[in-house]
Amino acid sequence: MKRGKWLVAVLLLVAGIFSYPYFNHGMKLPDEVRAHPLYAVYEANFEQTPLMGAVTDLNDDGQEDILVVFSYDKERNKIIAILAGDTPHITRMEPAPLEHVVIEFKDIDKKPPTEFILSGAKGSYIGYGIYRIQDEEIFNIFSADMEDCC
Ligand SMILES: [Ca+2]
Ligand SMILES: [Ca+2]
Repeated sequence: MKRGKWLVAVLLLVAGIFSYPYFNHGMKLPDEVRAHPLYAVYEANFEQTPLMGAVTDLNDDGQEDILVVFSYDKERNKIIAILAGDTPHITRMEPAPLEHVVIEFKDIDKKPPTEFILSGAKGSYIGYGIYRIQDEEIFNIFSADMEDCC
């Protein structure tokens, strides 16, 4: 390859690395999710671009589980949980905000398992929901304006 082409290739690569979070509405999958053994289960089952995620024990069985938010289509994001076990369990999809998704863990009712708060936006609309894993699925305990941002 000529030097000019190399330069263009390197510049494109650098531009790609720096612009990656911005093309995904300010989101980036945390390294701890990407490095987690359960992330291989996500990759084996989903082709969609992962946007955000988190690692914690979601069902209080002492094993770490993961949450992954991904781009379902141009207008919609979804969230799933993958629960650790002899055969990892993938929950049903739930709607997730389109932009600036944040996942926080908080034990709202002071009894296991932990709850998680999913918040984000779609343009100027902001919404959030509180969830926990119940019967191996993502259960929505409470939500506010999620229909506007998901
Ligand atoms: Ca677990
Ligand atoms: Ca709880």
